[in-house]
Amino acid sequence: MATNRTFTMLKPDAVENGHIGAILEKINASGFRIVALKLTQMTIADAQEFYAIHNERPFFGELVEFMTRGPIVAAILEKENAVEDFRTLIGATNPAEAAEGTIRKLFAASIGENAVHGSDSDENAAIEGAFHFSGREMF
Ligand code: IDP
Repeated sequence: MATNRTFTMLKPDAVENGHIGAILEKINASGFRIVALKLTQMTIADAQEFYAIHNERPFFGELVEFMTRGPIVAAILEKENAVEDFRTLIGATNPAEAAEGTIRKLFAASIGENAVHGSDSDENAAIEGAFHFSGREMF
């Protein structure tokens, strides 16, 4: 069942480069309501669990190192068709291939350091949101 919610992280590169405000502005302007929001930092164990689906990939070590090197902004967002619309808003994984105006095109430097995460299904959105937030932190 569609939940109309998705989960996002503004990744360490986006936070380091001072893009939190600009990215949240774009998210708001695109019609998403913020349900939960926090600045946090993933441990190595957190990142290994969060990205477990990629643990056989050659870039896994690099991904875990990157995602744990500094704080991230975690958020749950609500909108009709949230998962798909948010994936459209962030653009392709590789910013070089991302459409004009997308968050990754505007704010990301490389396929690894690509500024933002967006859940790829309603099921994963629920799992990923619950990974970072308790029920009391969702509004
Ligand atoms: P997605 O974030 O667009 O859904 P996935 O294929 O699920 O892309 O990959 C998860 C994350 O792993 C990417 O957002 C990126 O940070 C990283 N990643 C994916 N492919 C590569 C790669 O070829 N080299 C380095 N990092 C990568």
